[in-house]
Amino acid sequence: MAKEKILVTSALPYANGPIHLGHLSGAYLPADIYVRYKRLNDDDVIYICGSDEHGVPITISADKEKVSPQVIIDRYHEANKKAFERFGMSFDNYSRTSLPIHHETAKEFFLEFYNRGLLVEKKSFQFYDEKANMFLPDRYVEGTCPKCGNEEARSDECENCGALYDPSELKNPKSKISGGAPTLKETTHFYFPLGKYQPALEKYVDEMNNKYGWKDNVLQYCRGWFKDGLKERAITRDLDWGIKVPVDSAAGKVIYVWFEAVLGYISSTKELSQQKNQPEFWKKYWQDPKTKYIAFIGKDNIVFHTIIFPAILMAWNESGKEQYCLPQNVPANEFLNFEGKKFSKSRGWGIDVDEFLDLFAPDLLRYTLAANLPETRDTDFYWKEFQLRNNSELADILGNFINRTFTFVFKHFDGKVPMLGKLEKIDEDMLKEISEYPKRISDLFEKYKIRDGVNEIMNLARDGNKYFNDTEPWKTVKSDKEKCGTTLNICLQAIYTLAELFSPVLPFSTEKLFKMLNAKPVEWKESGKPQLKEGHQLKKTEILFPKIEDEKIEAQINKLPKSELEKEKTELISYDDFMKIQLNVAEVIEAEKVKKSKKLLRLKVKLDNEERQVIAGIAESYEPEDLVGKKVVIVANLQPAKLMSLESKGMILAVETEDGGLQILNVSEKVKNGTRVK
Ligand code: B3M
Ligand code: ZN
Repeated sequence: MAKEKILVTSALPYANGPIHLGHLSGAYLPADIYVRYKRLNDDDVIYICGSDEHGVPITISADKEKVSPQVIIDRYHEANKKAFERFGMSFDNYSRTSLPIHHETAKEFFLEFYNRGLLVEKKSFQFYDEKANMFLPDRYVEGTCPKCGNEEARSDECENCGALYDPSELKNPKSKISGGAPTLKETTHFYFPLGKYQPALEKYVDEMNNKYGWKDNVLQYCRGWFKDGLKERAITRDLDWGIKVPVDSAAGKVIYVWFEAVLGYISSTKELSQQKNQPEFWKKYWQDPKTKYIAFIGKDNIVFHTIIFPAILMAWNESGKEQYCLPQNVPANEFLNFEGKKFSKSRGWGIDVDEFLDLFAPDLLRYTLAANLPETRDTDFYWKEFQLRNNSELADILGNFINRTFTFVFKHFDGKVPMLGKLEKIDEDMLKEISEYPKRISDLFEKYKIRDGVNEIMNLARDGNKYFNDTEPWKTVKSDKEKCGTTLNICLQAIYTLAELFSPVLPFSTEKLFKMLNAKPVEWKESGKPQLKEGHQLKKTEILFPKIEDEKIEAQINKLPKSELEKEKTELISYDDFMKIQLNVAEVIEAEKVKKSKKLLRLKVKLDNEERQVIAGIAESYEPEDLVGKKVVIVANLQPAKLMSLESKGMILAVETEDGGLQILNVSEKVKNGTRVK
């Protein structure tokens, strides 16, 4: 009997480019492992995804290639769907937001709010490119962030400090289409009153966190938003690609992509219902208060899944019609980088899933990514690490344990499971150890600690090898065959458990392993008990994890774009260059928070006979009073800069800590102010 009803979604990737390893690590592989684990747990789970086919990211890609957006989405929807399949993603449905069923769903929500008078129609000034004769969507405008001074801020959002502002507040705006300065032109949009839902949203986030333990990064992010206060958000755009606003007065406008994309989870489930010929099927998940809804995403999508989507569903639920369930947890991951740098299509840095799978089997990639998921901090994919994980873990630990056990059983016991004879302490301990793994792993998976879970499963293979070595079956086969049989029986039970526990991570290899065992998976929690009966016939062995040769890895490393590697070389600096940077010890003599800024502190520091003001972005890690009297290191000859209209002369050296906080470099009090650091 199924125990839980679980709805799992992964962020809908934009159909404007191929899926790369970074995507997989963020929102897809962890969700797939979780879903496969839940299925083995005999839970009633559906896993929903699809392509996000609207919005400016799509039109930008189309503009670049000088083709229509339709060409772009058709190409990448198909390509990404196939790449996901090759990688072993087990979506129950992979839909697309250009389908009529999605357009209808989005319009239904929009009209519900519009007809109820919830939406506010407001005039505002938006950037307009006179040359190109069009309103410029957010991503077509760049400028200087009014909050932190970042010169590459988007028109209404700064990726550097996370600020959201009105486009009219952006400084030095530039059109990405013509390069010129856009004008501000009046236009009318519909706004969703997000602020109205703030109390309910805060309550929701607190309640979910108390009950289900949200990740720290997600919680902090939400609290930051609440602290700043939620404001109404425009949910229409002047664009002709997207879902037309279903209101006569709004000709030429489309629904804002983020308002409708999140509803894509619902419409994708509706499409699944059609495929099943059960029109009401989707309601069993979306409209049952008992549903456990888990939304897997990357960290750049947090606000949309913890604030905006829940607010949309709350607003719908106020109608008194069918009640939708909200996400119970949103385990957002950090980012995966590639060989020490961000993935970048334009700089040729990274590798697509398809390219990768032309070279290596999917399970090798799944294992390496899973063992290194960016769950608590950004992590990296390195070719060398990929090879090492394959050769020294999959091949030398797991593969070796399976192989030596099978070889022995075929050689000395005709490929049949030997009898479990008299147990000694070492055997009893091993059986107990095996039996404890399934619960140990599910405890981790239930907390979305997929990486820890995967690494822990490999420990069972380590235990298995140790047990094999300690019981020395190559000796007992001659001296005490029953004892030898007992060892191998227990090794086979361990392999069975490994097959089950690894099956969410390595679905292709464990399918083969189950064939070799001539057995099927059982319910997860049963998998630690001895499952293979005496005399059970095994099937012929195959090598599941061959080693990867150095040359194959070298070839990939050699393919990394030279231009990027050159950059690294030229980034080496001479001693003279280094000496140009003047680092001095300075004492903090005053510190206070900068008004209206979450991150900034205004400090006054003393060098040997000079005092100066430094604005430092460390307010989230330090209280002002903790800093006074401390000796720090500053870059003293940095060009002065203005932050929030305050002059900053110099920069304080700090390091980022594992939890994403900052720690300033301290110098002992004995060092005199002004001392040069060399
Ligand atoms: N397409 C953003 C992204 O691909 C967006 C996610 C939508 S989830 C509803 O990062
Ligand atoms: Zn900023």
